[in-house]
This record gives sequence, C-alpha cells and structure tokens, in this order.
Amino acid sequence: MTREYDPTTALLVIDVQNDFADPTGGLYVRGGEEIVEPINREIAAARAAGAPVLYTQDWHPASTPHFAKDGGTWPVHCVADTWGAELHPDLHVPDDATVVRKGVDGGDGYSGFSVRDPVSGEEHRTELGRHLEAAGVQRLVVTGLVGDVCVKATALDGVGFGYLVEVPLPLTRMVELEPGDGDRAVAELRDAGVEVVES
Ligand code: VGL
Ligand code: ZN
Repeated sequence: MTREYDPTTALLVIDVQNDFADPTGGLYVRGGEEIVEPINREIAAARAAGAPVLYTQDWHPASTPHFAKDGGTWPVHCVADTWGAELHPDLHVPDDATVVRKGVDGGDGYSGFSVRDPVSGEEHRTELGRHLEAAGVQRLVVTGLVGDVCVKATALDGVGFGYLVEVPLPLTRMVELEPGDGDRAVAELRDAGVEVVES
C-alpha cells in the first residue's frame, strides 16, 4: 500500500546509502535493506501523482568530530566518494533527481534541512528547504534511514518549518544506539505533531 500523493506533498528519501542499508556497511541498521523496495513503490506513486521526490545523502570527510575515532559518536560511515556513501544500488533514483548532501563540511547534519557544526553548534540550512518552497510543498512524507536519527531530525525540523509531516514506520528502521531509542523517537515525533503511522 502506498500513500496518497499530490504536487504539494513531497516524498523525502533520507540517506538510503550502502553504509546504512547494506549488511556490510559501516553503520548498518538492521533491516535497512528491507525498506528499499517499499520505498521504490512509494517513489513510483509519488512520481505518478506529480509529487516531488527528494533524496538526501549523509556525506562526511574522512575525519570529522562526527566519528567516534575523532571524538564523536559514530563508527566511520558515508565518507564522501566511497562505496558506503553511495545510494543503495536498488533504490530508484531518476536521472534528474534532487539529491541533497549533508555533513559535507564536517557538520553533523542529522536533519536534511540543516547542518550543525559539532564544535561550535552553529547551524546552516541545506538547499532542501529552498527546493520545497520553490515547489510549493505543504506536506512531507519522510522515509529512509536512520529512523531514530536523521529521519527523526528531518521530520521534527519539517514540523518546525510548518509542514504537515508523516513518518510511515515500515519505510524506516531504527539504529538504537541506546536500547529504547526507537520508541523514544516515535514518542518524540508524535509529541511534536508528526503523524507516525504503522503501515
Ligand atoms: C545518520 C547517524 C550518523 C543518519 C547519519 O543518516 O540517520 N545517523 N549519521
Ligand atoms: Zn553521519
């Protein structure tokens, strides 16, 4: 089953990259590979309805305070121009797709809308918001990886920027760095007004 789309609804496909979605990836999220085909069906439905489909890519330098080895949180993942940073090979990405890269300058970039300097805490907008504004989008369907990290952050920012936001749980997976992070993410999203749906 896919959602209803129209030209004012955008489908966001967050970070469906090898490092998250492939079992051999640097920050593999269990079940990540299972969401690729369901997201492809969603992409087809969105495109058929004239809804914009936007993709993001986590895109880090080889050394960044985002990585545990450099004093941060995460195992090395999505290093620019490596296999791990490529979108999953089975994901449908049209030639003219908009792909927003975040983390490029070493920032954390959890939300597709913004990048945060992990040292100064300063935030910069990515071009995602501009694309959505230019297209007249009012509603977002946020899918992809990681559910309790970038999908959550993007959905929360979306609400903050005034969009109606839906997160279908079958179209994401949680990494749960701490046990319970997945449930906490769902609660946080619902509290913020995101429609988190089970199907
Ligand atoms: C992400 C952890 C670290 C994500 C990115 O895409 O959700 N998670 N960097
Ligand atoms: Zn990252």
